[in-house]
Amino acid sequence: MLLGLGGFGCGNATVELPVERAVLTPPPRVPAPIERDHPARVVVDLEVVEKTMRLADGVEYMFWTFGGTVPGSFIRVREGDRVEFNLHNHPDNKLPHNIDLHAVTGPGGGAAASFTAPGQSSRFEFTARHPGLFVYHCATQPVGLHVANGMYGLILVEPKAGLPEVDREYYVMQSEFYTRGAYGEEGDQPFSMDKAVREQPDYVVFNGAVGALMDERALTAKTGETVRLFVGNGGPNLASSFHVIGEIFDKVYIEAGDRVNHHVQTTTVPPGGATIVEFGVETPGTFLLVDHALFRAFHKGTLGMLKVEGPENPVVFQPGEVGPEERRAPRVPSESAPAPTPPPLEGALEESMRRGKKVYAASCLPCHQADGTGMARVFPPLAASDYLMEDLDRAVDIVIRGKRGEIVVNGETYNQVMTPQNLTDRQIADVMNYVTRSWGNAGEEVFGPGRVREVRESGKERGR
Ligand code: HEC
Ligand SMILES: [Cu+2]
Repeated sequence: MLLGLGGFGCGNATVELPVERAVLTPPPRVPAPIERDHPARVVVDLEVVEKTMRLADGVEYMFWTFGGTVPGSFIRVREGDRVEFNLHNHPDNKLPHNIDLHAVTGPGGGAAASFTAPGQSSRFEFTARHPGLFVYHCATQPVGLHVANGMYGLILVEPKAGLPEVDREYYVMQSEFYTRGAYGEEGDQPFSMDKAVREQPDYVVFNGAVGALMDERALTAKTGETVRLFVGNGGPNLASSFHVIGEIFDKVYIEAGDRVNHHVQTTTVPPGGATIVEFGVETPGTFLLVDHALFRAFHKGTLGMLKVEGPENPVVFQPGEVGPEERRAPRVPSESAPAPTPPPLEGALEESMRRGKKVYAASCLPCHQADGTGMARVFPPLAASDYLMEDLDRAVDIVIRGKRGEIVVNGETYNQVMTPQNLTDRQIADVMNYVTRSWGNAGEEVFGPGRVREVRESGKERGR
């Protein structure tokens, strides 16, 4: 069955292999499993593109990419395939680049053979001798800089027998970004060599941007399905403690080799390394992908979502009641009497409120509840809240710095602690626009990031 693989050294010995063009996919997509039961000559064309893209809301970054995305295009070949690799460097680019594929046995993983100036192309060939999931990255000096700017991706070498069939496959890659400004500081953010050398990133993200796998960009599945994640780490510096909140990995292909571990909660993915995890999804809900080094997850962006839809499965999980009924805060007036139709909103404000609703869902809802009614004696209501609407600077300040000590909201006393919410000025402005216009609050003031910054600075002056 095997063709004359031994003859590869002789240049033209590959003629017998059927030729096919590799299908490349942007993250989080993965090319379909390989159906072939024999090797082929697989032609890969990958283009390096330097371009400015979103790193976070309001934050832009000049990324260097393989194929126009961060991480770069996913490549899928089969063990024993002969790979013809063509690297193209877009003519508008400013720098030379190359590629080091960890799936390659040979000098530099192909780096020296693929050094390519802007507007040029290069070619090398290799045989995919080892099955596994491998990182590829640029290895042009200064290597750390090229990697820090987004130059990495994954290549899967499927074992000859293939991988077990699953319902969904996704591509997730963690990496860090080092910017001159702090996390969330708006505008075009240049790379900070100083922070990179000190290994103090402002951003640690999945798939190249804060929120790349959140909300409408979440990964999806249905109850009863099996999910396989191809997880890589581009680094350049930090190892990932990869975890999915509310799931246990049925299988982890340790370090993406062929040894399989079972029943794993958290698995390590080093920079320049990868892993494959598989799990069944039995219950509906939103499952968060995190680096379990949690300040990264909740303060630097390493959060993704897997949204699972389908019927509840009480045998696997059954939520109970949350506290006795009388502990629930009183209902908002606006729920009994329909609120008057609000005047049509200006487009920008509408946009801000739409974003604010998401910020609310992610950062405030667990305590203040979806309908803003809070929880009696524990979490004060934001719905129809006299305290909130009485002093809007104070409300912004609470979101920035948190709140402790006794307060009276709608005649009820609370003496609890709200921790500071690590949000950007824009996110705070958005959530303020949302809460001051929802659930019976008749806010008129329009908040923008500048307004939030003023409160932030005046708070600093007051020594808070
Ligand atoms: C971990 C729970 C928790 C989260 C998350 C939280 N809060 Fe609070 N919040 C509280 C508590 C507790 C208080 C009361 C603090 C006190 O007693 O001094 C409070 C008080 C407030 C108040 C003043 C009281 C009122 O009801 O008007 C505002 C405004 C507020 N929060 C807004 C927000 C917003 C906006 C968010 C999301 C960006 C948020 N909170 C996230 C727990 C939380
Ligand atoms: Cu490069």
